[in-house]
Amino acid sequence: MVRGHGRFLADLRATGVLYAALVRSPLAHARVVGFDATAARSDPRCALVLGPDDLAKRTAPIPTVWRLPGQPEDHIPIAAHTARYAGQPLGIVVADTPTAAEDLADAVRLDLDPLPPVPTVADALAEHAPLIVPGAAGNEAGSIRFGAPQEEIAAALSRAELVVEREFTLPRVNHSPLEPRGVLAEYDPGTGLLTVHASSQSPHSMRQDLCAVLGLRADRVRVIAPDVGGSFGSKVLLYPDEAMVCAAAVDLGAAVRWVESRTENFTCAYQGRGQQTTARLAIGPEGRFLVFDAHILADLGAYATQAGSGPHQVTALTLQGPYHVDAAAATVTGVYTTRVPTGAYRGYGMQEAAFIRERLIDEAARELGVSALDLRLDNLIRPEELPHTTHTGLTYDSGDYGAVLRRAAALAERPPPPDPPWVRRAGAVVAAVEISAFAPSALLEAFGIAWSGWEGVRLRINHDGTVTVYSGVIAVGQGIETSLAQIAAEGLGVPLDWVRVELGDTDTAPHSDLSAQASRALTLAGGALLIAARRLADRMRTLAAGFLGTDPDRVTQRIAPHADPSSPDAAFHGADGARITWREVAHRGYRGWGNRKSADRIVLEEAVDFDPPQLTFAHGAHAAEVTVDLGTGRVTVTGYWAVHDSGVLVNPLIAHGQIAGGIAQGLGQALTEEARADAEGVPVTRSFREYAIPAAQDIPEDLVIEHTCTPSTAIPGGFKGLGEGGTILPPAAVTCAVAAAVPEIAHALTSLPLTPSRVRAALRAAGIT
Ligand code: SMO
Repeated sequence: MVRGHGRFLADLRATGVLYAALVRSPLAHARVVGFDATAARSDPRCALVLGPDDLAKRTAPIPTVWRLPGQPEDHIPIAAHTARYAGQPLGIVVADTPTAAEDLADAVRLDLDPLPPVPTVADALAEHAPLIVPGAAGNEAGSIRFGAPQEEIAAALSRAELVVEREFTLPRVNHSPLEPRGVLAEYDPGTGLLTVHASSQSPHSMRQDLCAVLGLRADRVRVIAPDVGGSFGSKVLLYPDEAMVCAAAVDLGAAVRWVESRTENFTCAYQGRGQQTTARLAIGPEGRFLVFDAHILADLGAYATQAGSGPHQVTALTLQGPYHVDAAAATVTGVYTTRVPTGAYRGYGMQEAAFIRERLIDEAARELGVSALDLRLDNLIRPEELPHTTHTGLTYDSGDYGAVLRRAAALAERPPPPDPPWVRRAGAVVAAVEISAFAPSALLEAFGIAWSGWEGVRLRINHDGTVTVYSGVIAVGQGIETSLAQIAAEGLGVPLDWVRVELGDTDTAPHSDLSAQASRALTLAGGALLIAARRLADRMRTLAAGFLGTDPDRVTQRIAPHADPSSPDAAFHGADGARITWREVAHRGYRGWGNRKSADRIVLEEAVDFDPPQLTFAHGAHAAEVTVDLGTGRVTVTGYWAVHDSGVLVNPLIAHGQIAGGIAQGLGQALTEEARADAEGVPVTRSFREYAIPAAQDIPEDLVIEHTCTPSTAIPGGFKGLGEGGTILPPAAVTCAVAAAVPEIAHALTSLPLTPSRVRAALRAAGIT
């Protein structure tokens, strides 16, 4: 990658490839009365146009995976005769060049009959709101409640000395991957094989959805993820536009490529967050946490995507965080709006939970006149109390929440530099627990999620002694190939460069529904791989012993760090000075020479499926120091300190990069990022001009990341996930720091992002500026 040899979707070579462009609805809500492609079809550059009627003959809707109780069976159509969000794909044009495809897509004349837009959750829940799902009772998709029963909450509330209640708004955000989405679909009419290269973070589930949508057999569809330039949750699911590209390839018996533009990525890729929550914290005698409860309104957008309300359900499940509380509960209500659907985004509901919880704790401390850090420390679950089952049924396995929080606080301790009178400066420290090793399949089933949670790997020692790893998790820029190679190398006791990791191809990879999501790839694929590597190491030793004519326990494997598999420095040694090289063992193992009866199989390969016995929980604490310019309202993060416990780290450099990248993304959500639409529901954040992600100068120079290590007891190797960890706490840390710097506006700090205009409005309202 660093040398420029990465191969992303747009880099893939294909001969005779055609190019697609989508015809999209300019309106947020409209009936499609006409789709006139006469002009486009008569253009010599045009290969194919498919409108809603054509697509209806060729496709079925995308099935939903995770639904709320009561949620209508409203699957996502490929053939849409009603547009429910601006940018919804209504048809596809295929031409011989990308520009021709775009021109011809523009030449399609849409006749749209406008319906009233419903751009916000408030609009959707208003009396007499226009219905988004035809035939539904309203715009609510359904509700689910987690946690303590109502009576328990009421009983705990009756002991309260203070109740802090706030309404929080977490806006929609864009994932902003460096590489937008893209598909290269090739259909061979001779063999009936559809080969799809896709910038996807879950090729197996994409294949399942494609089979359902196109009515194809699984053995005739192959999905391959090449190098993927970031995903962050936005490339988990099959989208209608991707399905259309595949339908067009089947129709044409040709190769069709579509690479999403940045504008499309801003307006048509599913967005993250989008939550409005009323929540409260009740405090009893001596500052004891009595109640956390919340009602979460989830902006699902125009369709409940396959995962739909999933992130918001995770907000409900994780609201309690690392604290003791007498009773905790949360209700999630999914709400349809006429905006692009929302779905997974790095942190998956846990960032929202952390923001709500930590802001409430901060506000309680302020109202009680006590230190927020002490209030947190006093209520944390202590290490000797683990495992601990929360009110929502999560069993925290291991960790030391207090140690991590105290360490972050100590790191952030420093004398404030002199500031001009119009600048206020302060810091705050916050804490969270992160779900990882998602998930035991039984847990998914209990939640009614139509996916499996296990992960499989195949590990092979080739005939020359080199090693190949096949896994269904994929690389989205998180360095998982390197981490897996390390686990295989260490488990086998061989040098790292003997190992090649092959990911992302449904034809060769073991099945994986969830793949690179939910901070799970390393724990589950890595856990499985470690088991496989240990087994294969034993087989090699057994084989070597047979060839050396001795017992396995009398054989020593000695491999020098830079040795080649055939080198005498990479050998098994018997008791009597006899030795056999690693390569020779592998080679003879395959050929059946000599004494192979000691080994049970011919091919030196192990397939291991690992379904974790339980979730494992990483945790962390973040401290932020900010300055607030009282004149402009500008918040600057001047220092940031993160301490994480992610169990055993496989690659500390990658762990650092993952946490640092997550922090950067979280800072964007804290300070600048909001995917906005106008009153008609048409997106107004359409490029990086209107939508600011953090740049290098927005990341504090004092960014310190430390790790503690409590090994997971559930995962071989003791690994815990960390892909999302860095993203979870920055909005809470930054906002609590702003509240500490300007306590006069603390009560108003319930909405993100903390743009200068929002902060300035609060400063004005408080009479400060
Ligand atoms: S938000 Mo993720 O891709 O689990």
